[in-house]
Amino acid sequence: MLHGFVAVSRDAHSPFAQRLYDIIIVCGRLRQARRDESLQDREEQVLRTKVAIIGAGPAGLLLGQLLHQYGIDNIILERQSPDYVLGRIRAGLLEEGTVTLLDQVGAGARAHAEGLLHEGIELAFAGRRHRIDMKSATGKTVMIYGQTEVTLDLMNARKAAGLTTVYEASDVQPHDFDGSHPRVTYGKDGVTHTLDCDFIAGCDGFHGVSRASVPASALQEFERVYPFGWLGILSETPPVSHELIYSNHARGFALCTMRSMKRSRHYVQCSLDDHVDQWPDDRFWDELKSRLDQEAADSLITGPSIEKSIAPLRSFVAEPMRFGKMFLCGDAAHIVPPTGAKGLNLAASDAHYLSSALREFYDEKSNAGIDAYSARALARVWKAVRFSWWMTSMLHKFPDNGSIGARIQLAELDYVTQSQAAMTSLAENYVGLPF
Ligand code: RFL
Ligand code: PHB
Repeated sequence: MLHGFVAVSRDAHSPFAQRLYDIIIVCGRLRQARRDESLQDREEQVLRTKVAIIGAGPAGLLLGQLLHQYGIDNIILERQSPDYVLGRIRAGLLEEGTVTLLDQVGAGARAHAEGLLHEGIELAFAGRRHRIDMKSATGKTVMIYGQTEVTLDLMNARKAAGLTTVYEASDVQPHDFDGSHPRVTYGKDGVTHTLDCDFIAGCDGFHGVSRASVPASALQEFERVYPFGWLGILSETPPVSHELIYSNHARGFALCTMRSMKRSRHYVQCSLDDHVDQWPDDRFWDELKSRLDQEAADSLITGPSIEKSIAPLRSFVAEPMRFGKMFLCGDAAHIVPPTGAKGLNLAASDAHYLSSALREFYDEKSNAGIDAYSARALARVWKAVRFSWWMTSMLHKFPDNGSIGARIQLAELDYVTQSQAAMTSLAENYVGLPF
């Protein structure tokens, strides 16, 4: 009996019965063919890897390369296109530890050739600038090298290693990470795919799907949203000074940083209600000048902006960073205000801890590393959260702190730039705590 059709005997000889019989056979063959096709499709659609990485930002790309170095295969699923990922202007300052990790995966050559090594920073307040010599306080330096360049170098390393990244993957969704068959489903070109894996690494940033997939009861979140944002512009102009200037001013915070000796990056504290359209270049440059000491303001070379954006400032930590077979890594688990230049550097240290934990799991058949991952990563994260909060508190204008708050900030800045102990404490956090 052919389901859904009238049963027709083979012995039926009428032309009508024969036509019907033929139609039934053709329909049956078509259905079978479709069944075969869909089975074949399903076989093509189900991929397998050891570690499914969600997100091709710095955390996901670095983790992918570290795992590859340890012989652990991985596939990255990224929602955006490569150009979109590369177009996001964000971090600029790398700790030595981050550069060492880039070297470890063979992606550090351009950073060494083009990055700018900085031995100190300047804090500007009350009309003067004061230098903190990080090199003499800690023996370490930091490197100015843009996040876009780090991302490009890691993308190229991944391509050279022949590793798979699925860009423009839609509806990425982790499943069953609390069970024994973790997998990630996603859409690509209208087809739904399943990626079976041993582990899932959620490297999909603050707004990603990984943390959002964890039941609220399994998560503890800590958050502070600051009552202001940073308006940043990139311009084809030389930097004001060869080192970064962090300025505390009655009109609000300002930061002069750079991407090269020809390209500057500047930020001013702005209102959360502001929109970039309200900040034509002239207004930005006037505001920046008004927040700098006279010498810096006089030597500031202005020019048209090539990028302009506003970022809100937030401190956020999600605990723990592991849920069964899924791990969070980078901004997916924590956000710090950029005043301490720590976000990307934390993404790198998380990738280091997670990759060593997974190496231990595969090479030594030991769960010790993966069991300790969350606590190890969080110990470093919280110190960076504290440092970034402290730098933010000392340098920004807080609407509710009043004149007493402003005076306490100046006393703190005076102390930090006079006391060797305080300078050393700032410096050792700024250059990055060991991992
Ligand atoms: P990212 O960079 O956000 O990458 C996450 C990736 O995941 C993708 N994604 C998804 N993919 C698939 N499915 C989904 N459902 C997905 N949802 C999201 C996204 O498209 C994206 O490609 O997180 P990651 O890798 O953890 O890297 C973190 C850093 O980007 C961030 O911490 C830094 O930019 C922070 N930061 C700084 N960090 C530093 O260490 N030094 C600095 O000097 C520094 N300066 C800054 C900064 C951040 C800033 N902003 C914009 C807040 C300066 C600024 C202004
Ligand atoms: C940057 O270069 O964009 C940068 C540097 C230091 C910070 C934040 C951003 O603290």
